[in-house]
Amino acid sequence: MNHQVYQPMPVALSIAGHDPSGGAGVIADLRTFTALGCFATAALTSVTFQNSTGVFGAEHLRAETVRRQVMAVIEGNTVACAKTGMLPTSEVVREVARLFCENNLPAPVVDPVIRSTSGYALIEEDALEELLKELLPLARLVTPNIPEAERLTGLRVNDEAGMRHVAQAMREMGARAVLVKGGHLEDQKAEGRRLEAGGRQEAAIDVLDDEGRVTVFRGEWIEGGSLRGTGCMLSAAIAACLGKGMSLENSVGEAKTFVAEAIRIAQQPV
Ligand code: PXL
Repeated sequence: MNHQVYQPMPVALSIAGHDPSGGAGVIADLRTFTALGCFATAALTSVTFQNSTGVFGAEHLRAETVRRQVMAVIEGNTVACAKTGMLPTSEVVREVARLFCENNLPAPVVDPVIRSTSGYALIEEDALEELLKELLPLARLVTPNIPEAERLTGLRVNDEAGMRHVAQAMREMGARAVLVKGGHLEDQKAEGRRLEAGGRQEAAIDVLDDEGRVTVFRGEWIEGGSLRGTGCMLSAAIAACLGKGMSLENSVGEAKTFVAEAIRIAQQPV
C-alpha cells in the first residue's frame, strides 16, 4: 500500500483575457500554474479573437460576469495566489478591485496589460486611471514592461537608471512592489531612442523595487523572441511561486528562469 501523504496543491487564480490560439492570456497562465505545481483556476474578463498574426477584435465581459466567475472559484477553494492580466474596461477594473477587497484574497500580481505585441489596445483609455487608483494599491507586485511603465507614469525610460526611477515613481503612486521588465529596451533602440550602456545587455535586465529594496536581475538575452505571452507567463509564474510560499525576490528569479526556458524550447525545431 502506498502511504505517500497527499499534498494538496496551492490554488492559483488568474483573472485575465482569453486568447483562443493559446499564446497569451488565461491559457498561458493556466499552463504556467500547472507547470509550477499549482491547481489552476481562471475568471475570463474578455474573449479576444487573435492568433500569431495579430488581434482582430475582442468581446469584453460585464463586471457581473467576472464577479460570478470569481465567486464560484472562491466558494469552492482557498485561493493561495492570484494574478490579473487584461482588464479591459473601468467597470471590470473596479469590480476586480472590489473582489480583492471584499473576499480576503491574497494580494495579486498585477500585470498592467495595455497593448498586445501587435499594438491592439487591450484596455480602454479611461480604465487606466482606475487601474492606478483602485488596483495598484492592492497588488503585491505590479509587472509593467517599459512602454507600460512609461504610459502609466508619463516618464521616459532609456536605461537601467530610468528603470529604477520609474519603479520608484510607481511605488509613490501606491504600488507596494514593482518589477520593470527591460525586454522592450531593444524595441526602443529600433525606434532610434538613445540607450546608455548598449542594447542587448540592458534589454535582459529586470528591476525589482520591493518597498524600496531594489534587486536587478541580469539575464542572458535570448535571441528570437518570437514567443507570445511571455509577460502573461512571467506574472503567472511569480504568483505561483508566491503561492508556494517563496519570497518575492526568489519568486521573480524562479519565474524568470521558467520563462527563459520556455523561450528556449519555443525556438527549437519541432
Ligand atoms: O501579453 C498581453 C496579453 C494579455 N492578455 C491577453 C492578450 C495579450 C496580448 O495579446 O491577448 C488576452
